[in-house]
Amino acid sequence: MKNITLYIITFTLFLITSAFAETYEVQMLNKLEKDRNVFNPSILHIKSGDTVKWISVDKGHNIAFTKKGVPEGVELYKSKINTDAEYTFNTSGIYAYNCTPHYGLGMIAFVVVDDDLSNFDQVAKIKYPGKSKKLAKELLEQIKNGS
Ligand SMILES: [Cu+2]
Repeated sequence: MKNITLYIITFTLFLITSAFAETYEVQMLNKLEKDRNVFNPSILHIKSGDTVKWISVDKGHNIAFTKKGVPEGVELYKSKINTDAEYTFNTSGIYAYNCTPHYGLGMIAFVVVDDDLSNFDQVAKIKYPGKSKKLAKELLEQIKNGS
């Protein structure tokens, strides 16, 4: 009986949580105004349980979680090039990700789950290549300032 009660509570909580879970879209673009190879938006604030869909608006892009750029215990997710992708974020913290072919060209972005900045220092320590270095600094500054 205890188990059934627990099951019902768990299931109800699951229903409530999934009812409020949201889906966000990020576009993978060749060009946005004067920038090339862009995730739009480049910073997304979401809650755990929410899903992000990456839309392959322009061809030639993918999304890959950046090594050491995710909360502890989270496996690195990587999508195929030229295809839409989606991922449900269940662990709070900062997620850094990049497009595999355009990482050095500055195609990076961040997802912040539950406004949890506890892995900020680790994400800031990553050696972002090429043009990503400057952009990472700018975006992390925005995240730190709560925007
Ligand atoms: Cu790309």
